[in-house]
Amino acid sequence: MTDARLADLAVRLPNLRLLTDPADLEHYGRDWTRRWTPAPLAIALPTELMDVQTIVRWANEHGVAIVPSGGRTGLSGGAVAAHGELVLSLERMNRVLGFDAVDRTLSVQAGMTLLAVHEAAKEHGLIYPVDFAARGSCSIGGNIATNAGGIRVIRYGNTREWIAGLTVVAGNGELLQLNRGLIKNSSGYDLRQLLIGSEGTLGVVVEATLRLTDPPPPSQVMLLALPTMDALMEVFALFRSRLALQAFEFFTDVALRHVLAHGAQRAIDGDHPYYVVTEFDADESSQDAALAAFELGVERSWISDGVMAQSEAQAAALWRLREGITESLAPHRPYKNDISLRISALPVFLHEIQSLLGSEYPHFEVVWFGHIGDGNLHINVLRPAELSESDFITQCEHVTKLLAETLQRHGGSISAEHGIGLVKRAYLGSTRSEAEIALMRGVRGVFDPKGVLNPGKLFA
Ligand code: 2HG
Ligand code: ZN
Repeated sequence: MTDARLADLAVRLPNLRLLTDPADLEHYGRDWTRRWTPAPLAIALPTELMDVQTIVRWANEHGVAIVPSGGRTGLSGGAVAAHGELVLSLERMNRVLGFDAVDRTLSVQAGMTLLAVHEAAKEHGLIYPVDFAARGSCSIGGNIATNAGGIRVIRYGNTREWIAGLTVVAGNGELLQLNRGLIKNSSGYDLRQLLIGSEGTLGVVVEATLRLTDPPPPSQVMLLALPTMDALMEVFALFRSRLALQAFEFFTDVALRHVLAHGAQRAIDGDHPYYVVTEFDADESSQDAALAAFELGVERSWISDGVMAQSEAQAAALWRLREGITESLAPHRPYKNDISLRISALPVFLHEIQSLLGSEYPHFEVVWFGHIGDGNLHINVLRPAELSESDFITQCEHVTKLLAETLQRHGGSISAEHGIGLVKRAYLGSTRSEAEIALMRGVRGVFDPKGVLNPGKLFA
């Protein structure tokens, strides 16, 4: 080991797995953004909680920056290591620590994938309800660091709602047990909630106690084709008033074209500009309610066509049309926006933003989709093959500035669920006031006085 700092770490933790091979640096130094060239110092893969604490203390002593790392499926650059940082990967800390049937909690190490958490909950006849397409690769620690949302927020809320306790190594090296699984705890600042969504800038989440719940009743999945953007919000209001929704997701014909080209099966014939995939509780009466809502939507010209899944396989095929979008767009190196608005602000905002994007991006393909029932839109702009990546990003950033101003006017957020990371830090001020940002910086200084954890993320 030629680097003296790494040699010292190896002395402190002789059993620690430390990788410095160029292929490993490349693999662990990037997330799904692919915008930055990975250049970490090394990758540490601890297996013990105490090792994480030793690593953070070592980083403080040597002034080495740490990038906490989960499944690196993030889309905002939060887990990128491009400046000689130590990547602290939790991937070998991926065990279930315990299940408590009375508390209905599952305690896990932070490196477990979301899918493994789902499977562990299922073994006990319960569910951990946060869910999204990256479930097989993302880690629960990363979900906590970004307060991940996904496709069931409309029913269950964000990750934040499901965290009963956290074990964290703060930036100053202190080990913190936050909230310890309590339901009620009125004893001052809730540091657990402060850590959730802090993007690795306050502490490294090492373990979590997750709340579980009963599985939902059997559900139905429906795909709807809609003629206009306005119809989208009308159909949402109609379905929400008549059915117990588990999901209400939308995408455009452009998104559909990509996902079909990527191998998904067409489910509705003809050309329609907008589509909705919705899932709702299905008993005898809700079947009738769904049909009645559908018919009313058709009568009012809000719905042009629709299919109701007749089997689990068909339900999965309908979901693939929505969940396969990100993967189908990846080869086009999209520039991503992940914005959030109050649902009540959406109709006016959607019109404004449609005309803004139409005038600013006439030559780019723009793909709209997302969790419209939560007020969360994903706008992906595709890079034309002839344009260099840096020119493309410069043009997109100009438009994002305008988008951020529009969001600010409507009281929205520049990041709904992906986090700020590196990608959106220039726009944080459109969502958070100066006073708020100053307090956030102050909090960071308390948890991590030397600024060793994920420097450059969240704040410029
Ligand atoms: C989704 O909702 C994910 O599918 C990814 O949040 C969104 O690729 C995106 O922009
Ligand atoms: Zn999403």
